[in-house]
Amino acid sequence: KSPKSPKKSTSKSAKTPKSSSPKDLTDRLVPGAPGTETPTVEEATSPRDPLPPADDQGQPAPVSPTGGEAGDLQQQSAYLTTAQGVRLRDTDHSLKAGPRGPVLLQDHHLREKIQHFDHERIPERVVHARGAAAHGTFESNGKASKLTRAAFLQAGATTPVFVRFSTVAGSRGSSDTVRDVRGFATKFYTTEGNYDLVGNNIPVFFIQDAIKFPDLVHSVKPHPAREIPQAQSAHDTFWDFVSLHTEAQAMVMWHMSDRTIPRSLRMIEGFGVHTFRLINEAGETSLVKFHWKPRLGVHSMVWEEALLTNGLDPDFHRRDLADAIEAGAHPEWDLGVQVFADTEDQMFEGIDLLDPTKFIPEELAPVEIIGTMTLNANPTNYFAETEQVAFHPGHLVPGIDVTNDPLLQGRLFSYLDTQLTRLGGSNFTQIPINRPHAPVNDMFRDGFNQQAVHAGNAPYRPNSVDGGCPFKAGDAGAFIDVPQAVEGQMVRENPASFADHYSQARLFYRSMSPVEQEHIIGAYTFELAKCYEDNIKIRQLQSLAEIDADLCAEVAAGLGLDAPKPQLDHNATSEPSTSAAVSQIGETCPVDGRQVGILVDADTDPGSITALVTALDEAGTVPVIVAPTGGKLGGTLPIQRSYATAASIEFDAVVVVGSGKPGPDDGKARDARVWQGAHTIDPRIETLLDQVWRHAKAIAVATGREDVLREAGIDPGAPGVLVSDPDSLADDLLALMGGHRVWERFA
Ligand code: HDE
Repeated sequence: KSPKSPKKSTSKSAKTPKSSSPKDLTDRLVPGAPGTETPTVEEATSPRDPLPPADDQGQPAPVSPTGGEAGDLQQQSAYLTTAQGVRLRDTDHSLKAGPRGPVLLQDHHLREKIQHFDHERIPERVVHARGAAAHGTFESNGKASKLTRAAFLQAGATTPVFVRFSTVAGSRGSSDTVRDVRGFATKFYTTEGNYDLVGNNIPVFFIQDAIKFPDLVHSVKPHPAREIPQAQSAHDTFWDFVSLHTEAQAMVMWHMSDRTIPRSLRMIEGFGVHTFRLINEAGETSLVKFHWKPRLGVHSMVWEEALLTNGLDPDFHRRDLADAIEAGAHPEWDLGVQVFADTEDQMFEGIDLLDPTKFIPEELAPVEIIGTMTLNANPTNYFAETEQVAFHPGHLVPGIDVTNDPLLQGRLFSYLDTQLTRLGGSNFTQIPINRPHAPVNDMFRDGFNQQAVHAGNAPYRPNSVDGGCPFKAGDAGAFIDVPQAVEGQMVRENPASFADHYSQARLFYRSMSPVEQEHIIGAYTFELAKCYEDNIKIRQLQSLAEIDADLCAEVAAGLGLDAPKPQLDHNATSEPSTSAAVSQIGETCPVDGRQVGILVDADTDPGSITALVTALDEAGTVPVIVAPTGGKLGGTLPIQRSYATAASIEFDAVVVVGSGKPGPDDGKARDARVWQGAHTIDPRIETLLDQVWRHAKAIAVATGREDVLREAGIDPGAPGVLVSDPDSLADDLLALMGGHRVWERFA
């Protein structure tokens, strides 16, 4: 034991006041701590001689589970402290018996710091583990007031929201652009309590009964032995399940479409999937299906682009969402409802409204817009908000209720149950992101992590001790269960109306444009080709034969298998028409937040692209300068990407201004292998242009630079290629981008 060492260093630092250099302060202070003044000199103290309490060291603000500010639990002191609020002078050295001696068990700070770290991870969601979220507001236009008494859907009501988008199958660290359904969960902090609309970006689901959910999820998750593949449906067990449970075929068709590889989370639709019941002031009920319609349109990547993105930027979607919000390009969605009479049979045009594998084409029941949501703020802390948010389809407010859809009924059990484990006990409703903005008086008490300091002695009702509080609301804004007649034999079976598994898959496929059909064929072929078991492929081909003979033949050819003949008599089911509304192609959309790569040389005159950059910027797009190396173009214009870091996946369009040749200093750093073969332009630029071309993105080339395109195998006269002076091409380029992609390139 060497008592001298700590003393020595203490007295030394006491004699040498620390300088107030910025580096020192950043090391030791919490930047921007609210309500604190930054001390200029930090007095050194010995561990036995603590600083007297400072003015800023007040009582922490009381934490209320009812509408408390998220800031309540932020950093409160400019000084580093223990969790007990005791100021610390050192967090870099364990307390040791001499500088080279063993660490002492009495070092509470060490034990507390490591203990907290050891428990930083919580179980990830069993599904929808990977997500990204944002805050925003929802504004009602009042059109739903005739249908529901929900306060947040009355005219002019503005409600704070928190939205979490997710992939379903992958774990928390998986990639954003895998082929998967996207979760679209919205928490409305209404004046009557929290309402959660926990939807997906596809209006139907794989199964008709929640009891199959564990089986479905086990089939799509990685194989148990090797825990591969991650975040993929392209493997035997998934296709085994969906080919054996043919009710999944309609959803699988959406799953194989471009919907599951969105261009951006800002460009996905959202659906409540199930049918819900609305109740108005007069007690009248109607059945509805919820829709979120993105103002930017519904757009997707192409498959190869999604694959490249997985490797080049696994955070692509969350980055895109956060960047757009930060840049002020706030994404917006209109909320709409399809409305159906609440009849006894709960059918609409022969479609069972309780069957979650069916959707109602918008041509049969138009979507009426009832409000608009704007996402305008990124979370402050991923874990506190995005990870700890707890959604639940049973979080309902007066005026909105559930139906007997057996999938929804099972979900009503599952969410609360899973959150108990995931969030460590029953008090997760008190976590700031989950707190209602309406007053809470629930008589729930105690439990792990209880944050509230409840007053009173009678958490039961009725009571005479606490003056009878809390009172029952009666009709005063209370949630009232709509009386429903229920009778029947106790059975384990589906209604006959759930039996048609193919007509809506066919409807969806036949509603697609040719290019979308090509993508679907490609997706089935890819996914099934990744399966090892031929009997699984053959069984799935049989389902495709029931859906569409051409689709089946194309996929079978790709797999090198025979196309089977349909076995069912499809005249028995009414042949559906098509629904143009489910196709993504043909819309012209706003271009907010889209990125344009501008390829220049080291010696390009910045003045030659000023007009282009300004026009793109003013149109709400993001011009990105790409040059052989980093630095500043002409010493003034910042270069955002070098040839080494630029990737086609970042750009919705590319403008070629430079020669595409490497810069004078670039050759040294480059991997020699890229120069194998004869290239007159840098092979990385050749690859970039080739991908931009194949992914059907807009291309523009400065007059005189057409050879750069030719070198990459692109005909400057082809569709979606502009040849122009950079000064005057912005309008045409923006128009091409408004169409999302130049699909006619592959007509
Ligand atoms: Fe979920 N689902 N789900 N789901 N779901 C969960 O709850 C479940 C279903 C959806 O961003 C879990 O807190 C069952 C349909 C979203 O936090 C879990 C069934 C739809 C999210 C659960 C379904 C969804 C979840 C996992 C079949 C669209 C992410 C973690 C009956 C309408 C929410 C959690 C977030 C999450 C159960 C089917 C949407 C296990 C049993 C259909 C967007 O409780």
